[in-house]
Amino acid sequence: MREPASEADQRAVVARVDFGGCVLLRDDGELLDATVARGLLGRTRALGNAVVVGDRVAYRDDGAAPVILEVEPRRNVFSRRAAGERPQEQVVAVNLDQLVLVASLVEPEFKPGLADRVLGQAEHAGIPARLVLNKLDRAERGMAEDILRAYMRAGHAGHLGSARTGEGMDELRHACRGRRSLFVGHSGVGKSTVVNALAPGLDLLVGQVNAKTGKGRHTTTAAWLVRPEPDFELIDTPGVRTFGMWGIGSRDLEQVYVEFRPFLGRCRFTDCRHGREPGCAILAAVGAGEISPRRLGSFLKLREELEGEESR
Ligand SMILES: Nc1nc2c(ncn2[C@@H]2O[C@H](COP(=O)(O)OP(=O)(O)OP(=O)(O)O)[C@@H](O)[C@H]2O)c(=O)[nH]1
Ligand SMILES: [Mg+2]
Ligand SMILES: [Zn+2]
Repeated sequence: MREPASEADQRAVVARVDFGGCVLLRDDGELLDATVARGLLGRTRALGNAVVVGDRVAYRDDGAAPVILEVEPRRNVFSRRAAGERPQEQVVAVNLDQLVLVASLVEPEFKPGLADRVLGQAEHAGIPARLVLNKLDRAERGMAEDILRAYMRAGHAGHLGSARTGEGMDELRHACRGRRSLFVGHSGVGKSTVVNALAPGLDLLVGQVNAKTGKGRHTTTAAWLVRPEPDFELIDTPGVRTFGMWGIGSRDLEQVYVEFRPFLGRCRFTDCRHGREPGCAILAAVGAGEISPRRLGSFLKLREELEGEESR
């Protein structure tokens, strides 16, 4: 007979999910391996999205093997479209105070495609996001500042720095203390190195960037929540190659481009697609320098992709 949920008198946060089980982080800082009650898993019996990093859970620990019996309601959810043809949600982490998008200026060089998608998804989930441009020790400051400016105009806080030299890390630590932050970005941009710099002594695995391709090697293989001090939590994640948005339709997309908002509803045609239409308020804002042409370009491209998926 299954124990009633009231037997689950202990609470902890999910720090990592592995095949068939997870690692819990207790309020006193202790880590423990736990399994998940079958009733929580659903039909596939795979862990899937039932228990994810950041979940607060109730578990029973009778001394032998802790078992998670209940997952507390989530206050927010950061998801992506799982790899593969069939549309499927992959919950990356939950109950977040902010998302930190890490990008690097060199090795690998900055690519805006991922940034716009991840920031859009965070906006959709109601999670504030900041951008960190890393590896400043190898790049030209002027170019970095130009990139950052476009995102600050879109309402995102931005940081320039180098996890290697430590530049900018105090400021970033200040922005992360007292919060739970999810670190996302391409492989090899330095997410783990940044997390290590914010919380020295953790020694998360850091990889080498392939000298020929300039790409990372996916050193981090699963999301991992660490807590260097009470109320200061950092979630390192594996690098992503592409990021498919989840739960955002082609018609809602313009809403997650935050800097478009003051101009939406002001186009001459109510069904304006902000392409070439006369009297388009978005195009006028681009002309006036209030929206960056690059962001409009990324919006048009992404909308086309979403429309393609929707018509399939
Ligand atoms: N020059 C320079 N190199 C850096 C900096 N930060 C990280 N690196 C190097 O970049 C490489 C990749 O760093 P990681 O921290 O493993 O990157 P990651 O984003 O965690 O990669 P994945 O786990 O694969 O997603 C390592 O060789 C780091 O030493 C930096 O600020 N400057
Ligand atoms: Mg890593
Ligand atoms: Zn328009």
